[in-house]
Amino acid sequence: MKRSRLKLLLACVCLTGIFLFATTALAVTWDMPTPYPDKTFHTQNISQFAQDVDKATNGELKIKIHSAGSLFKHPEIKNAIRGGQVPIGEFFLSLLSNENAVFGADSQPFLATNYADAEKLWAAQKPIVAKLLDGQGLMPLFSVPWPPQGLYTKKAINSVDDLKGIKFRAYNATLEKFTNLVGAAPTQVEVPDIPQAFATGRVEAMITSPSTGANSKAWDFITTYTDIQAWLPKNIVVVNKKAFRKLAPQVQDAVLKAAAAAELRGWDMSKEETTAKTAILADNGVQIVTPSAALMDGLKKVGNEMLVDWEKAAGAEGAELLKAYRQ
Ligand code: PCA
Repeated sequence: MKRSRLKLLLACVCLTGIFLFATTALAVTWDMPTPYPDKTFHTQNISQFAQDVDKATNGELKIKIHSAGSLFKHPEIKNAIRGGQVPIGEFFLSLLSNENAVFGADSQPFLATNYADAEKLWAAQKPIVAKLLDGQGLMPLFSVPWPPQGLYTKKAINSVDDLKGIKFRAYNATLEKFTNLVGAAPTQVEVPDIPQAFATGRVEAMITSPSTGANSKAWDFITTYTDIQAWLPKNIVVVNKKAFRKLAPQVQDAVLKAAAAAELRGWDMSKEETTAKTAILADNGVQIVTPSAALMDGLKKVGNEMLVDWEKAAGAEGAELLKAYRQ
């Protein structure tokens, strides 16, 4: 009697030990860099994604977000995922346009200027993006647009001529080209550095969303927001395929499900941001201006020129994308 009790006790201790070992051995933490600060809606969306994964896997996979470029600088994030330094990360999709112009489709001026068109564009772009990333051992999980991009300046802008010579903030090669073509002078500045770049006079104007403008307290350094709705560029969350394959099948499944939910939620958040953050700009004294026909004509002319160049650079894949988008 005594003996069998002891055996039972030993068996229990053993089983608990095995269970604890199994759960701790399986628990994995993924570091996830993003270039954008905590208060950005994209960062809030990926935080929710991390929480969803944690919950669905009972803590087996934890995702730790490193915001505002604190773990890797923005231009390094994609290669850090590719090289396996981190298993997952978020970055601005069109930064990859130097590899293939297809990655930059969403930053082409006036190609897709509202959410319905941005959705169509993503549907056309996604299979090609997935194929290109797959060739590098990467897999896209989800992609979310920024609100339509508008023009922030220190004075009213009534035509393209008014932009001549202005020191302009750029965030990718496409915007740099656009800025050059309108006669302004571009400088690359990451989001966390915007206030300082204006304060020190490195830049005097920018094109970005109401989100980034409001979060940067644009009213401290500009007076006018011209709502040109020029394009809706996207962030993308990408995973290293080797790291993904190491996860148990049910954990992989949880990641994919949380990613699908994050994409839907992110698009809704983005739409809400557009009105909410434009209102914040206005509340803080920024003039919200509907662009003049002359300004829009001039900007669209530049956009058309750029699209011709983009089509040349994007070749057969670009043609496939545009065909699918325009169908
Ligand atoms: N904010 C980011 C990307 C586009 C946007 O709206 C930025 O300004 O860099």
